[in-house]
Amino acid sequence: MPANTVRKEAEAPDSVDDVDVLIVGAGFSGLYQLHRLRQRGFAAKIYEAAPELGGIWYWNCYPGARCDTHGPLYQFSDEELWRDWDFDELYPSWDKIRAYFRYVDAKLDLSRDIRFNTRVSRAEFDEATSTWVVEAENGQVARARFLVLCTGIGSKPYLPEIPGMSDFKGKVYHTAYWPQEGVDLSGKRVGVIGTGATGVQVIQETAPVASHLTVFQRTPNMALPMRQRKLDAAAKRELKTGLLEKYEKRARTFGGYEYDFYDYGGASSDAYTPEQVQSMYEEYWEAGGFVPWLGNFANIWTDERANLVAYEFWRDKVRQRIEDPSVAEKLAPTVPPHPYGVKRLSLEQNYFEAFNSPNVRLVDLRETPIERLTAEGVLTSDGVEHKIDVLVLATGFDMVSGGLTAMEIKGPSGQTLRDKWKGGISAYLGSATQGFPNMLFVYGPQAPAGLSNGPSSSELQGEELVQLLTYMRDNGHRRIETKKEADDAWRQRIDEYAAGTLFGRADSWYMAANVPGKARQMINYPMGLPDYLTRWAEAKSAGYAGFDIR
Ligand code: NA7
Repeated sequence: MPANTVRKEAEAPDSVDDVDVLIVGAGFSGLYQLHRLRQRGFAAKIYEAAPELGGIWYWNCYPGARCDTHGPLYQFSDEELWRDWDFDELYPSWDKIRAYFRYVDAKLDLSRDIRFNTRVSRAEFDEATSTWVVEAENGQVARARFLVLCTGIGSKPYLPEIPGMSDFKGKVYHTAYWPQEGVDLSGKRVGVIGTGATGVQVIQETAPVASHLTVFQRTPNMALPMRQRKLDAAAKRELKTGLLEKYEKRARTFGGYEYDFYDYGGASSDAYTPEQVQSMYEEYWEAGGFVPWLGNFANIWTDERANLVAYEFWRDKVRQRIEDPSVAEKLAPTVPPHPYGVKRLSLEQNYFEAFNSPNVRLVDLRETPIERLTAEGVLTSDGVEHKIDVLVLATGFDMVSGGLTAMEIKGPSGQTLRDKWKGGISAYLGSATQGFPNMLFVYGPQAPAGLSNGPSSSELQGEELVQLLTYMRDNGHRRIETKKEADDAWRQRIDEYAAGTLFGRADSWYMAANVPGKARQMINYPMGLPDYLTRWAEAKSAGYAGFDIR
């Protein structure tokens, strides 16, 4: 972990925690588990690496960090909570989301069952007692009947190996290790590597304050207009209207949002004339947010021709905002670098205008890759040394599975989860994997996870696990493990579906292709939440088919 990471001193090891369920992670998923399991009479505890609640919202406090989902749906759906809570902007910033978590904590009294500054490093299954023995870096130990991993999709930062890192005399920060006290970037020469969702936010926030900003882009981001707005009292009231129905609708939409492909475009753009499609696209564009993506026609994910129409609409809109045609060609190329929407899009506010500022320079790493860092900056292959005081690595994460494989988790055979998944992941219902009994995970691999709204998945998938654990307890069962054939069939189903889409045409984290050496595969469940929940319902109605329960 880099030296600039802010972590308070670890608490002194305490006695062994003896619990029914040990939950790892205090973000949306972990807190939902804790609250619901306690309601059902389980003794549960969370171990959390950070000194506060909030999961990624503790670590991601870089300039401009905010969520890409409307605030009203970026919350728990419990009316007791949302009735008295408002964000002051449509898309809340990291600090306001943290304030929300503190509010939830006060309402539900969660912290009493959370050990903070407690990063789980190891877990081993004890076959004799059918329990997990879990150890944290600070020496804290738990013994638990069930281990529920809620480490989220972005808890293991990815730091690329760039030659010369130790030669560089300036400061280097990965966005997820941003110092809690902040970094003053005003008047500094700042470099940003990466233009994913994070890079876009950092870039648009830093351009106005840095003396000079150099953006190192490998792949352009097909970012969509956020349409951010401040919320006055009337707007807050308005957003609460019908909110209950919107929460209920989440389970019936692909991504767990309040809208779906079918509310706007429909299954196929072929049902409309080209003129009608363009006029619908204008409407989506005005709506902004993810509407031009997840509210688009469903066939943009499968039909190259329809996808190209969507790309060209995006490209032409964006190019109008960029003054220099050569910069426009790099940010929004004539020919799409990959199909539209098969790599995570970001929401932007003034990202493209930032490149019109004389202090901002775009470096296309496809043309001039980074050779190494020097004492004073970044040397690219054209021999240019880009002088930099602060280098920001917005290079992302070992997405979806990295938080799980970062821990040394050992099943009864002695094999670790990391080793098991080296050649690829198979995880039945995106919630468990054979060889690791009594271990479940939420919002992780082969669940809707990264293709869904986080709080929606945390609750909808999370509730399935709560029911499963309750079923185990109420029927006197002590051990549950998926069957290998169930894992394999689940993976096959995902792979086959993904092969019929355009997802494979981009090197994205959706395809586990953003971290060198990681096995390439569709790492999320790409058929949407309704289909996913149907699979759970089917398994349940057949007595939890696919699991070996004893
Ligand atoms: P992402 O979306 O994985 O983006 C990482 C960016 O960093 C992306 O532009 C990468 O380029 C770039 N990158 C990664 N490694 C390198 C190297 N070695 N050299 C140059 N550029 C590199 O991570 P984010 O943090 O932005 O977002 C993660 C998720 O968090 C996001 O999707 C939301 O769900 C929230 P590439 O595109 O691979 O060419």
